[in-house]
Amino acid sequence: MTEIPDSHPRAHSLRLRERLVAGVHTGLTSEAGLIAHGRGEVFDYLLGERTRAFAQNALSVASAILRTARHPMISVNGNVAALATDELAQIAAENPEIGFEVNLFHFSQERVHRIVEHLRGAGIHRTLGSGLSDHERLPGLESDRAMMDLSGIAQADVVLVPLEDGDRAEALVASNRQVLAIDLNPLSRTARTATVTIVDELTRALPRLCEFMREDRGVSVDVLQTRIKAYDNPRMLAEAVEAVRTGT
Ligand code: PTJ
Repeated sequence: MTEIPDSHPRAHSLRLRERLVAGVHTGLTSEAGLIAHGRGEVFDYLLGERTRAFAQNALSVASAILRTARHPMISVNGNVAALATDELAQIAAENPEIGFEVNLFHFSQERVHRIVEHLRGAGIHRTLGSGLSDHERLPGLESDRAMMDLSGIAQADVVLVPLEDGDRAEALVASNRQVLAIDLNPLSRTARTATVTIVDELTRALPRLCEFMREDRGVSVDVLQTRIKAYDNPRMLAEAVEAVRTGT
């Protein structure tokens, strides 16, 4: 691994690259994951590599939806596992009601199994793997991402999908699930389809989400529902596009 000096102005971004390269070497991340990350980097660069007000707003609503969910799940792919295992472990430790399911686009049972073991090793014991045991298929989706563990995403009413592909986000929404997406590209099909789109970098967004969920623990369901009802995802996306366009 390349040592990145703390003084480098873009040290965090460069360290994320190193995590992903390590993820490819250890077999967590697909090679295509490096390209997907590069797409995200461009948007993050244009957004000034910081969490904007519209993302904070989306994060607070995502927290309210997770807090009021019956069966919330977080979907984990190879990029998420390489970039954000510690951040996920923190969420898992503080929120025992949230389940985790490894779900891959470039599917192999071996990689699903490796990521499940990796997450369990980090303390996320409630981790399932799509396609490893009894599962059903999400209607309207032909890829291997359609697999849902019978006790995991198949039961979920809310799914947090960091770095998703648009087809699956659409199929999850069509199945009456609420979809919370983390995607730096406000123009992507995932971003346009999700119930709530967090236009922010994954490793910045997850700790902030964890903080919101901590703060929301004592908040009444009425107050959380009022926050959810007041939220307008298309308006938030328009603000994000404007920020990308103008840099302000
Ligand atoms: O591990 P697998 O096989 O499931 O594959 C995972 C990837 C990510 C390779 C796969 O889902 C894929 O190809 O994704 P896409 O269609 O390239 O979409 C990735 C989206 O995530 C793009 O819109 C990027 O802008 C965005 N993105 C990339 N890195 C980040 C990000 N958003 C937030 N934080 C990031 N670090």
